[in-house]
Amino acid sequence: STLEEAKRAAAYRAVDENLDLQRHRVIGVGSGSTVIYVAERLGQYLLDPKFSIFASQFVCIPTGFQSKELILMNGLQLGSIDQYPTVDIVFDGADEVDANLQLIKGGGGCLFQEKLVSTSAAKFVVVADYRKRSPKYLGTNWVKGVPIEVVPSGYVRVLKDLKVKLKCENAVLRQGAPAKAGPVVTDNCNFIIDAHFGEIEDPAKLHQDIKMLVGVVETGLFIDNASKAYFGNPDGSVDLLG
Ligand code: DER
Repeated sequence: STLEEAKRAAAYRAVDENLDLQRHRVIGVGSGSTVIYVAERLGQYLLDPKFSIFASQFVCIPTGFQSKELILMNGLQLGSIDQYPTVDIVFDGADEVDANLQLIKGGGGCLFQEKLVSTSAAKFVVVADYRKRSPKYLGTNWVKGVPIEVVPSGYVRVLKDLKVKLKCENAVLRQGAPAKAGPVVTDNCNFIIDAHFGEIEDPAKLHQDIKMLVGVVETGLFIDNASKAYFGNPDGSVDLLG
C-alpha cells in the first residue's frame, strides 16, 4: 500500500542519510510500524559486503519487546540500555510532530523505554508517514490523547488529578480489548492513560505539569529531543523537518 511505501521511504532515507558507519556503533531502534523498515535497512547494511565490516560492529538497543524482536529478526546484534547507557543514534516513530519537532509518542504503548533511549542518544531521528506531521500544534492530527505511563496502583489518583488539577475533561485508562480483557499492561508492567487536551500550545509546560502528578512514570510528550524528522509521502517522496 502507498502508506507502507511511504513509511519505508522515510525509514530508508533516514538511515541512509544519518547513519555514520565510521562513528555510529550503538544504535537505538524504536517501536511501531515505521521503524520496521529501519531495522530492515540496518539488516541490509549487515548483508552488504561493502558495509558489513562496519555493520558487524553495530549494537542495537531496543525500546520494548516488539523492538527487540525487530533487532533479532534482522540479524542485528542486541544490546541493552543498561549495558550501553550512551547511544550514538536512535531511529524511532512518532504519533505526531509539530513545527518545533516536539512529539507525541506512545500510541504503541512503548513511550517509557523509547524516551529512556531517545534521551540517552546523541542524535534522535524520527521516521514517520505524512499523517504524523502537524503544521502547528500537537493535538491537531493526533486525536487519541497524550499517552501517560502510570504505576497501576496510582491510576485512579492520576485520573483524578488530570481532571481536577489539569482541567483535563477526557482521560481514560487504555484498554486491551478485544485482544485482552482489562487494561493494556506495558513492557514495564505499568498502565497507560490517554489524556485529551485538545490543541497543545505549550507542550513543554504540559509535560512538566503531568510529570509532577503522583503515580506518573513518564509522558508521551517528547520535548526538545528529536533532531530531525523524515515524513514519507504516498508518492514515495520524503519531506525533511529539522
Ligand atoms: O508509540 C510510539 O511512539 C511509536 O513510535 C509509534 O507511535 C510509531 O507509530 P507508527 O506505528 O505509525 O510508526
